[in-house]
Amino acid sequence: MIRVPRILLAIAVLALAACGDATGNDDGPDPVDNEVRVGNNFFSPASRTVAAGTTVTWTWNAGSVMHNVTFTGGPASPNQTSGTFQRTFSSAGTFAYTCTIHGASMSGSVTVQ
Ligand SMILES: [Cu+2]
Repeated sequence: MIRVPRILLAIAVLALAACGDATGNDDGPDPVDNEVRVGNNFFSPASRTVAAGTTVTWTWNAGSVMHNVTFTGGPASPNQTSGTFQRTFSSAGTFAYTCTIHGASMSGSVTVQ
């Protein structure tokens, strides 16, 4: 267990409360989390660290605008406005992806440990 100064813990709790997301499962910094939101021209969080063997789920939450999740060298999701896309990461490394509709400004990565 990593020791965290109480003031930092308090700030983190307040920040989560302010987001209205008490669990932190969707956008918190928890390194074992396995979800990414697909928003309008952004991924949240843009970088995610997971353990080998983890299946990461991208969930579209972008209204009527089309987006995709396209990894360099594949795989890629369809262009879509809702729904999910999943990829299971079996080996360590850093895997970059982008929405090819919106280009480099809408990109992210998954680091597998
Ligand atoms: Cu996009």
